[in-house]
Amino acid sequence: MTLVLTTYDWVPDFPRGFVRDIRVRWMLEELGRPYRVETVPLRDKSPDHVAQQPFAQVPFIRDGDLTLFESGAILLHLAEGTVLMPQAQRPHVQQWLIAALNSVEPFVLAWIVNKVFDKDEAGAARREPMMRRRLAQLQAALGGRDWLAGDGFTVADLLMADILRIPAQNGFLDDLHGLAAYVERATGRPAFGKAMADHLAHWRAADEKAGAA
Ligand SMILES: N[C@@H](CCC(=O)N[C@@H](CS)C(=O)NCC(=O)O)C(=O)O
Repeated sequence: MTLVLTTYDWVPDFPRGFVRDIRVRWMLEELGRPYRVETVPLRDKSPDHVAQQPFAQVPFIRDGDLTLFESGAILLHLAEGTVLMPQAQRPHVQQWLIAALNSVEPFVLAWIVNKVFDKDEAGAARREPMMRRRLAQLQAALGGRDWLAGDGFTVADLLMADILRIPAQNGFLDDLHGLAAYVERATGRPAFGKAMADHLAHWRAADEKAGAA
């Protein structure tokens, strides 16, 4: 049965490229798993939406009988038994995936929320050193390796690199060459390119639909 990925029906320009359906799309492209996209309204959150994502957010998926929310849980589910979760590295893949969600993303989010959503420059400036420290620590932990867990690209790299796209695009990796190269290595994968093209095409189609309405 084709997997169903749910994202928003439309979003404004600024989050495009970053709405978290992108990480699920990327994963599905890596695995060569077909999927189709359904949408929920960005505004007017319905009880049905909340029944599937209790915080009225996206993404969530339906995979056969299973409905799953939280991008990290979705990625873990999809990775199970695949090359993106090699059995020998499983504990370390899980460790780095949780580190991405719990030890890196909160610092990136705190900065971006201040900077972009709240337009609070002073707040963003206060958050910046903490984010920079985490990024430097991450680069040190990566050392000279290509990937975080084992020799190959795993689901932990997919998630970490996706999270790092925000600091990368905002110049915070300009003096962290190892981490910048890591993000480029990950996002240079054909699966990411395809996922991003489809993600952006989804918003363009949404614009056209809104224009036609
Ligand atoms: N921890 C959740 C976060 C989901 C999340 O923040 N989704 C955003 C889009 S990327 C959203 O729906 N924002 C709108 C809202 O919170 O109302 C996950 O990783 O799935």
